[in-house]
Amino acid sequence: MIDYRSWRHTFKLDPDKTIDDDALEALCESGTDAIIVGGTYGVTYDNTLELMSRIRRFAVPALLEISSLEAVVPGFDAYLVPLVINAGDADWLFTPHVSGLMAYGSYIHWDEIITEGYLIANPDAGVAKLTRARPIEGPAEAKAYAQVAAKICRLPIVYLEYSGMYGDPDIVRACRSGAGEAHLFYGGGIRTAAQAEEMAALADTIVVGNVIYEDLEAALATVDAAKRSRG
Ligand code: 1GP
Repeated sequence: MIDYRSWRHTFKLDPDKTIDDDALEALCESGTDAIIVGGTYGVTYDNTLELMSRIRRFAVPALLEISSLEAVVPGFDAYLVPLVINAGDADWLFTPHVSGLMAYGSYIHWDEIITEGYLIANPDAGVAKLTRARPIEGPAEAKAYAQVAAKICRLPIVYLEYSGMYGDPDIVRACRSGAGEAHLFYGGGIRTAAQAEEMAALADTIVVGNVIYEDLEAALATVDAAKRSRG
């Protein structure tokens, strides 16, 4: 079983985006705690398999965040299964999970499955539109959502997702407070070492995505920043 509770930093790679071998090596050897493979659109079996096999040349743990049943590729160290706790379209809560279990249930190694209570806080993110995520009105509501995930559903992870936008530290603090013993992932809009340090001080683990494809050096600088941050 993968020990994500000690992780401070992860990179998220999108199978639908291009990354050359040198950049991939730099990311995998950067000292990050894990590479998460995931995306909202254009994730296929073939592009996920290709990216996984390239990451597999390195020792870093590799996880697949499942977003498409067609793209569930065996061979990752673990599988992150999101439950979108503020989905406005209730079908995003359990319907894909039921379909997945009917299709692949007998192949699943349950100790490789990690469920995330996924709270989408950027209304402009693709995943917010796809799931018709309900807007979060403020810190009190963010805390209550985190409590729903951690205390009512007893999920091991709360993932605060600001994909594409740097988050509000007060909302992150509220989620940290509501998450209790659950592990808090924060992802969204981290583009600098200072932002990585700020969010790593508030959350248990930060996730760095888009900046990888825009400014690799800036992305790499987030690793040490997260590790030196006092979270
Ligand atoms: C996306 O939370 C991750 O799922 C990271 O967000 O791409 O904005 O860094 P960014």
